[in-house]
Amino acid sequence: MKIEFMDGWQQLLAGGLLTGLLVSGCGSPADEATSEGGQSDETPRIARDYSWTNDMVWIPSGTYRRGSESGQGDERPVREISISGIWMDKTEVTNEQFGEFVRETGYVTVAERKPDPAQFPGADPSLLVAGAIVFEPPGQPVSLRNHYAWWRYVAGASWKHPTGPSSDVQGKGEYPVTQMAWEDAIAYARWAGKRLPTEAEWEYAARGGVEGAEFFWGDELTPDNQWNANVWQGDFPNQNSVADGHYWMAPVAQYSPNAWGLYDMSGNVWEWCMDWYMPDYYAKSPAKNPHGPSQSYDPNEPGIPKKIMRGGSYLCSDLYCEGYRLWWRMKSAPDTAMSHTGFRCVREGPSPEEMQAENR
Ligand SMILES: [Ca+2]
Ligand SMILES: [Ca+2]
Ligand SMILES: [Cu+2]
Repeated sequence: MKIEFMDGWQQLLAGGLLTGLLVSGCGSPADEATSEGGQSDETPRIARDYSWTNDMVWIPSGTYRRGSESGQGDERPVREISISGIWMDKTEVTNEQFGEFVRETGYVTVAERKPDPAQFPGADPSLLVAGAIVFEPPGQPVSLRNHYAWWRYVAGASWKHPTGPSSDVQGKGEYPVTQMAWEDAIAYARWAGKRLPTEAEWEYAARGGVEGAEFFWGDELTPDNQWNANVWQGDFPNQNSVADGHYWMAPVAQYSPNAWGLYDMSGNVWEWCMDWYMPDYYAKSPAKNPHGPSQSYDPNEPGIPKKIMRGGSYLCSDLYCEGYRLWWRMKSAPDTAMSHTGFRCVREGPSPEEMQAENR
């Protein structure tokens, strides 16, 4: 499909400008101050509405060592990176939250749109149907090198019908929304007055201050035989022992959060980030608030620009992809919706201390 090849940061800024317009009138304006009282001879007291922080936690500014010496090539070199404080959603965006956005705006996700024949010259138009990519255990032994063996394009699959038309999200409001293309995540974030995290913000937040460990709970995947994340146990992709309690997605926040109060930064669903993917970015990026390269190149699939996603999913297994490790990088085509892809948002704003000081 055709990709609008705008720099991620430019998009972010454009989004920031749009936010003011889109958010006004929806009841939770971002920066509107409401004046209290009205005594003319006193400076009016200004009380800002910070209710938007309710489902978020403050990620304090600081530095961390990005990447891993034991990681894949694109996860090196390890470098010290500094990040400014920011608010982050405690959980992945849920079906309930995304549903509210859709009800209010009528937004139609990428997976629900019929592909434009103009973008697929030569394709049989009858094959161009709206849908998304669904995980399906192949049922026989397959090579783990061929990931097409367990993914299938399903007509009618979308966030409302995660595995196809016969599935739905009734009673699943607390589950993470899936089948998200990158622009769906951007659209939601703008509506919510938020944005997607940069990859560096995401990894910094996921670590929760933990240095030099594989997971935010330590170096062992299952200390005391306890699963701390919803991932895959058993012989991927056909056999799942469900030792962590969930075959597919789990409702958000079923496992302990990290030190900063963030849930499911390992596993459950992959989370889109703002940045484009480049394999050599870690060697070249600025050390302060890096926001990704200006274009994308994936040597495995040249010609398909990719956006970053992080954290792994319920399909991650040590046999195949250990995306639940803190430093693990993943990338995906921004127009591709899959049954393990969701997101969470961040928002810039005053720190809790600054908020308190304002109210004094
Ligand atoms: Ca699981
Ligand atoms: Ca996750
Ligand atoms: Cu994985």
